[in-house]
Amino acid sequence: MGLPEKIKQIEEEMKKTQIHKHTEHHIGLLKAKLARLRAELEASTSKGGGPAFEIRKGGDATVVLIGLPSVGKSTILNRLTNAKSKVAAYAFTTLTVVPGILRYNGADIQILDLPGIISGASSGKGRGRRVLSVARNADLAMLILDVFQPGQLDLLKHELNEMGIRVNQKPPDVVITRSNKGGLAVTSSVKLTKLSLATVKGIADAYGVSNGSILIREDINDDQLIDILTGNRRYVPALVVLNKVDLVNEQYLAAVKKQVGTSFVPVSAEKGLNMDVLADRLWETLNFIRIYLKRPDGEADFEKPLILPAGSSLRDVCKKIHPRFVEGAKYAFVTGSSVKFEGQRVSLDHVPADKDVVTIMR
Ligand SMILES: Nc1nc2c(ncn2[C@@H]2O[C@H](COP(=O)(O)OP(=O)(O)OP(=O)(O)O)[C@@H](O)[C@H]2O)c(=O)[nH]1
Ligand SMILES: [Mg+2]
Repeated sequence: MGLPEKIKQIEEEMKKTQIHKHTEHHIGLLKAKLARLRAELEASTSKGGGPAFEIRKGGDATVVLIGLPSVGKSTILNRLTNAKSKVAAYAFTTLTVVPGILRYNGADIQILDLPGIISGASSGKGRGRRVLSVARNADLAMLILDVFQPGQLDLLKHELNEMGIRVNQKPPDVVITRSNKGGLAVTSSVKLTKLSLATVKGIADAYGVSNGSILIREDINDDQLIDILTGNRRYVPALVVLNKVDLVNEQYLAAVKKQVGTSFVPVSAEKGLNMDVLADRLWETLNFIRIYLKRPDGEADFEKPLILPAGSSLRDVCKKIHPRFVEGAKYAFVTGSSVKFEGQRVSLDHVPADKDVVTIMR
């Protein structure tokens, strides 16, 4: 039996198995087997439908526009950036990656317009894998919905999920240490409600991890454990955008809100409605900070801040200035909300806040 047949067989078995307390273990093991076979299949075939899109990364962050055909991705790109991506009333107008730059809060945010994806994209339909794989390396995915088809959010998430891209999730807090002998020790520091230790062992075994230790530090489910064992998952923040709201009234919008269930930004890219809010939410979701550098003997540069992910240390700031700048750096003076008083002396481990003024001393 070939890989596709084996996969089909397990999928059939899963469909037949009702999910309840007594079948949890069994289902967990089936999921693990399935994930492993799929990874094998992936490695042995390239069902991408052509070479990967060529993208030159630019700017401080990369944002991708993911959505079905004709939802208005290109119109959004053109509104937010200087790009001129082709817009038309038929599906699959955009056939390749079209980049644009949004300058916001001193940051250059690269936005990539992409061809629309359809159901089955992750298994190769409409060259969907090429499109979706661009999202793997993005700092943020904008999931674009048409106001008349808000239910497509599930489809987008499903296709991304199938490509190993987890949106708005954190990597599970699990530490796996592999070794050659001695069996497998599974411990958890929290109460597990979705998974028994026996199932953890079974799933790990399906992945060839039968020696070493697994330490679980949050209440994960079987899918999350499989993600960790598979190892090549990407965790990408997402922002949901509902486009073409110029075509509906308030009442309709309220009903959509209930249906979608998560928060989204309503816009009309064509009419330019709410696009400033969209840019603002984009910035918020990226979760970046601006650092104004000041030379020991000069003024702070408020025109061109350094842009870094929130939580970065001053050591990261040095590396961003230049990979080797950190070698000679010793300590820093900081003014701003991360310190108690102006020009406070701090170590390079210090974590600055948005808009801090920083002087690195060498
Ligand atoms: N009424 C209205 N129409 C819009 C809006 N945004 C885009 N459109 C129209 O929707 C159609 C599709 O827009 P595109 O921007 O080409 O859509 P796309 O998602 O890039 O489509 P593909 O490249 O084919 O995937 C065009 O006719 C646009 O004029 C909007 O906010 N309101
Ligand atoms: Mg387009």
